[in-house]
Amino acid sequence: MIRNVGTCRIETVQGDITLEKTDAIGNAANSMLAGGGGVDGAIHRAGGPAIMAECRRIGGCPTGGCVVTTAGRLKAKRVLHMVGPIWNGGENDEAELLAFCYRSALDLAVEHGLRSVAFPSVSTGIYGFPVRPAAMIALRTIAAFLRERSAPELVRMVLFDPGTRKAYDEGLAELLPDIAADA
Ligand code: AR6
Repeated sequence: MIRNVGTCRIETVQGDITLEKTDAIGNAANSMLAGGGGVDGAIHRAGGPAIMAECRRIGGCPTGGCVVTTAGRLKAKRVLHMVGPIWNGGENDEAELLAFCYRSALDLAVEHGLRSVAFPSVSTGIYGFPVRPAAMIALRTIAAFLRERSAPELVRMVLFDPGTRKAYDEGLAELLPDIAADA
């Protein structure tokens, strides 16, 4: 699905984010930047040791934040390591922290001149954030940022499984219902 926000675009696709050719890809990292399973494991495997070497130099990142590194052997130029919250019932600032990590990633993308960014569905795997609310938070935060800053030109949500893709498609249609630019 595609929606325009001013001169920018939000897309939802199903796929493997390690294959993306966008200027940057997002990673669902942990606050130690220590690597792990899920999309984090896939990115480090595909990108090679240069990414972890830079993560070690940086040392860590608070929940809700983001740091940028090389993308090693990946086609993307940079990895935006986003530290999403661990779901703990919903009364522990999970929503705010999830919004912060997308905003931090977009701020860094603009600062580094990255014109296209692919994001995974942060926190909705091992960290257990329910997918539907996570999708709305991600999409609302991204749309607000694009409206305000008119950059990056493209934000592509790369969703790994059909259920997650469906949640983001429904969320995007609900959030931006009036623009008939489906694909
Ligand atoms: N491309 C796109 N999305 C993917 C890929 C991929 N190659 N692989 C998995 N996903 P998760 P979290 C999806 O668990 O919940 C790690 O150990 C996955 O299906 O990767 O934020 C970190 O080190 C799900 O929809 O991230 C942290 O400790 C989404 O990516 C912790 O997990 C996020 O799932 C972070 O947990």
